[in-house]
Parts: sequence; structure tokens; C-alpha cells
Amino acid sequence: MSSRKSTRQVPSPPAGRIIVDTSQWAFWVIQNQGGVAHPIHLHGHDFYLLGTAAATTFSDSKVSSLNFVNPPRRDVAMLQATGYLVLGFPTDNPGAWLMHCHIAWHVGEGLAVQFLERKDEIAGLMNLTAIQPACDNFDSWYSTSPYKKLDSGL
Ligand SMILES: [Cu+2]
Repeated sequence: MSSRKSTRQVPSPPAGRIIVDTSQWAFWVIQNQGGVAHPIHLHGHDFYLLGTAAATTFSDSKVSSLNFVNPPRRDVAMLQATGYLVLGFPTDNPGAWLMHCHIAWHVGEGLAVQFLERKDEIAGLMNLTAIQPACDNFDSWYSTSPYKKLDSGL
């Protein structure tokens, strides 16, 4: 049996700051101020799980504890109660991506963010003319539907 394991070196952000490098990598620090854990899911990428901890606040002094050498690769990771989650991914997939808690009613309460990645490239990668008829059909149906959306729609 051959091994397909590879090692990925994630570039470290500059000391003392977590930044978004719009040309190559995005780094996110998600701080949970509540006492309930949340499974955080990202669309458009598998992300690298650089660090996580429960019952503590992320600060610049914790950057040195992050794992930038062959970190776990996930599309969901647990944001622990009153803790933090640090993730990173290469900005290699232009699009409008959603990152959210995977508990649907938490999304309805606002635990979601949508961001544009490489915005200027998106229109050139999509055929908006092909999408518009489906949007028009939905709008036509929804305007007369007795079933109105009550939540985020996720
Ligand atoms: Cu949640």
C-alpha cells in the first residue's frame, strides 16, 4: 500500500497580526463569547485548522502556538464554548462563500458570514444569463406560495 500523505506548509501571518492576504491566503480568527460550541462550516474550500481552544480568548501572544506545518484539513471544525478557532485557506477559488454554524437555527440568529473572494474574477467565471431563469422561476413561484421563508433559508 502506498502512502499518499503529503505535508503542507501553511505560511505564517506576520507576527502580532492576523491578516487577510487577498492575493494568496486568508486567515480567520473566530472567537466564541458564548457558552455553547458551534460546528463552523465553510463553503468553497477545505480549510486548514491552525488552532483551537476552549474557555480562552485568542490574542496575539497565541499566534506562536498555531500549527502551520501539516495542519488538519477540514470543511467543518468545532468552535468550542468560550474559545476560539483559527483557520486559513489559500484564496484560490473565486466566489461568494458562506461560513456558518452548521446548526441551522444558529444561522437564523446570525452566526454566519458571507464574503467575496477574488471579486473581480467572479463574473468572468459564471454564466449569469443561465442562472437568471431559475431566479425568475423562484420569484414567480414564491410570490404566490403559501409557504413563506421564516428563517435564513440555509
Ligand atoms: Cu451554532
